[in-house]
Amino acid sequence: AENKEIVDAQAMTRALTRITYEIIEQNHGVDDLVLVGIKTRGIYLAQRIASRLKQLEHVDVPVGDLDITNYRDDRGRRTGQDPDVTATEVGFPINGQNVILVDDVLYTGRTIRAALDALMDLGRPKKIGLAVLVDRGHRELPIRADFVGKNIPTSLNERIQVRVKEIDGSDGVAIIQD
Ligand code: 3GP
Ligand code: 5GP
Ligand code: MG
Repeated sequence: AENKEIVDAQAMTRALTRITYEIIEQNHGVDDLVLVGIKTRGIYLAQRIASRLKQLEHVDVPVGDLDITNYRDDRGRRTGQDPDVTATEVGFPINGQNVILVDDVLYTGRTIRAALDALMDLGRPKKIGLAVLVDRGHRELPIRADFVGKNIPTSLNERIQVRVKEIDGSDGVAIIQD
């Protein structure tokens, strides 16, 4: 498997900083803003955006988690199953809030569809936005991200590796060619 680094640690930091500014601008500040990270790496990315919001606006924006089970363990092959939300850790009300969902990679859009379902069960947000570090294309649903770190058009036999230092020891994004 060939591995090509597309985004290094510094570029990832800059992309997250840019997304943070875009969120503040779109929301006209940080009032009624909450972040919800999607399982594993999306949660770390949400926490990073929250810490930049704190630096820039001096406000602690709540960060929750959504855990959506994998619906396929091999890429590119349909199992015919859509993702399920297995556990949620959103410890604050989302009614009337501007909720920003945060995920590492946007692909078919099915994970986000499931996440929207889960959020609707928790309350009635005023608005829901989506921030992703990487949009790799191949959407199968009418879903798009409001905030994108990097668009990386991929072929179906490529895989995007997203690394966060909290779990992977380093930050970065690579394309892996199987
Ligand atoms: P994540 O939990 O941080 O998002 O699914 C386990 C990991 O495998 C995910 O980490 C994700 O980064 C990675 N992964 C790579 N390709 C895929 C894919 O096509 N689908 C899913 N669900 N995960 C993938
Ligand atoms: P979707 O539901 O949009 O098809 O896929 C999005 C989810 O699957 C994200 O949570 C993401 O982690 C994972 N995913 C899909 N494709 C990739 C990929 O190429 N690389 C990584 N790291 N994750 C992926
Ligand atoms: Mg993910």
